[in-house]
Amino acid sequence: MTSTTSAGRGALLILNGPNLNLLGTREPAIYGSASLSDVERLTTAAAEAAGFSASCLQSNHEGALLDAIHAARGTAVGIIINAGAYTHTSVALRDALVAAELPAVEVHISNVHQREEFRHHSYLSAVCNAVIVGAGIHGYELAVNYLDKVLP
Ligand code: CA2
Repeated sequence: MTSTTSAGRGALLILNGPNLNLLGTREPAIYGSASLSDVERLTTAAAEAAGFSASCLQSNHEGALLDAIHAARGTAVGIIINAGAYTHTSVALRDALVAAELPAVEVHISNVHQREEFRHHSYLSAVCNAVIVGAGIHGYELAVNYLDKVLP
């Protein structure tokens, strides 16, 4: 799913990775009951309230996420990314975030550090400006607040 809005401070790319299209359908104890559409609507509203536009993409395909990050260079002013399970596996997404040369915030709905050991390591954290975990879907709004503070 892709949606885009427009506003004056530039665009924030809101990326969600594999299986996050299932939000609100299963595992409410871990991920809550909000849907991906709810997340994108709340995040877009927060971005617009801060004077940004928002471009939202969810994909289950690593290459589509890579293409979106590449396209953000020169067209967006910041990135919010929940890469889902690719967080724990993808050197390619890490390299793309570095190449984008944009402030980036890594978000995880659940507190990955309270979960299985394999979720404790992120290939992305070291190349993101900020990391927000365990705040539920509110984490996306916190990410917008951070970018609101650091971007002109
Ligand atoms: O906590 C997060 O936001 C995660 O990025 C979610 C990923 C998981 O692999 C990461 O370790 C942490 C999984 C997203 C799957 O979302 C579902 C939602 C509802 C039902 C099934 C899966």
